[in-house]
Amino acid sequence: MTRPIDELVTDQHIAHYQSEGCVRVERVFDAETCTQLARTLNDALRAFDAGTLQRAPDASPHQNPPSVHRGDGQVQLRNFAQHLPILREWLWNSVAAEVVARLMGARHVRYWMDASFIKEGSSAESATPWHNDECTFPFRGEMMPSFWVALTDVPMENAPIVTLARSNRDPWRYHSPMSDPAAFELEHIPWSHLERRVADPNAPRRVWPCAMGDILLIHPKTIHASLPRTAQYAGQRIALTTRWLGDDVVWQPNRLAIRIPSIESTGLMKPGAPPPDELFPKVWPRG
Ligand SMILES: O=C(O)CCC(=O)C(=O)O
Repeated sequence: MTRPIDELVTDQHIAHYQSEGCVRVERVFDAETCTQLARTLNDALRAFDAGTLQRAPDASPHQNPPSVHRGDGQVQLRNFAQHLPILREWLWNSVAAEVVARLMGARHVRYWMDASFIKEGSSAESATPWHNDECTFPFRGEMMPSFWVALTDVPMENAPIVTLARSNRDPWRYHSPMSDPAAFELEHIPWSHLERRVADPNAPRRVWPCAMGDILLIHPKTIHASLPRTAQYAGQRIALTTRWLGDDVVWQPNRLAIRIPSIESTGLMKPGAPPPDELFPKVWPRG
């Protein structure tokens, strides 16, 4: 049973997100919901590998098709939620969208994309490398957070998220290694700057262990990573991240942004304008 929103999201949570660029809210989702979402993701990965994943015919073109990215000790599933009825039901009908909106003070929120992180074993590569999310976003705005949900317990030994406190206030964007190295945009600075910051022994790192059902809201500029899993930890570490757009967000791609041919080809995206309802319907408030 979900707790009332005013009990879930307090003024302290909101203030913490504003100042530090990340906040944890405990026990947002119950164990049954988390177990069902985790099982759905594992099943979807098997179906993807077998070539039997069914794509939803009515999925919005606002994101690229589902894809899977493997490393030693972890696998990332991108853009699966629209195609899996159980995740879709959760996206649209759980408290997720309202929690996102309340925490960042948005009047409305739209779902954009998702990534799920399944980690196993204890390879050093089970750690997620340091990065921030906005550097390749084709949108502008403060309200483009990642809503990270622990679908398993994520104690210190099971690859918790680590953030660099207050990096949400950085005035620049980073030139991500995922962008074209030959392209240049004035406000971007080199990735090596980010790497130096996180390597500083005095860097203001915050580690975020979570129990199953806890959530983190991570500001799009906040520099974050995960620790690796340790050898003692059996089972999996699963987190579901959904990315959202609030009311200050406008479409503003540049040469360093990821390409989403399916939205670009609609002709509906206007530079400087908010994402249109036809492609990005508001999840909260509904209608
Ligand atoms: O869960 C993880 O290890 C990484 C999450 C992350 O980097 C993200 O959601 O942007």
